Amino acid sequence: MKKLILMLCAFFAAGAMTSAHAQFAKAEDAIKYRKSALTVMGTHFSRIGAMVQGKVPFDAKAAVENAEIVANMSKLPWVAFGEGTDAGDTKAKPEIWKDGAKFKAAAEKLQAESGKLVLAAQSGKEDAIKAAFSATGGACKACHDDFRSK
Ligand code: ASC
Repeated sequence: MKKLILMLCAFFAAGAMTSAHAQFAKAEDAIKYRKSALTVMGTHFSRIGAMVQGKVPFDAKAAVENAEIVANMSKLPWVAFGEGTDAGDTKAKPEIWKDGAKFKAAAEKLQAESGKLVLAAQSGKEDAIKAAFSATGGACKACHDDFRSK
């Protein structure tokens, strides 16, 4: 019994340690996954944008809900940029794999800024939300400029 438990532990540990690439059956699946997360993120970020730009009335509760989705989504795409996912239906630039450290820093910057966006939304202060929206948008843009082809 003890041996079986040990074997099962080893099996699952090995599974957890396999490369990010192995989390997706095919490169195509990884590309679809990261694009989906980024699309959902952009959609909810834009809803805050509509408020910030005065296109829809300011709604503190909706700002929090949207910011939380942005912050959650901001954690997801990166694991799907594994080796071998550079070709296909993607605008991802080769720089992602050439300068992995810079790409990682850009991904972390977005996660940090969207975390601050949640806090700003929770404060209910429009000015704070505007500032955090702008900083988060800056992180989106910086990464797109360097790592996404037009
Ligand atoms: C959005 C969205 C993005 C960013 C980016 C900011 O609303 O979908 O990708 O903002 O345009 O520059």
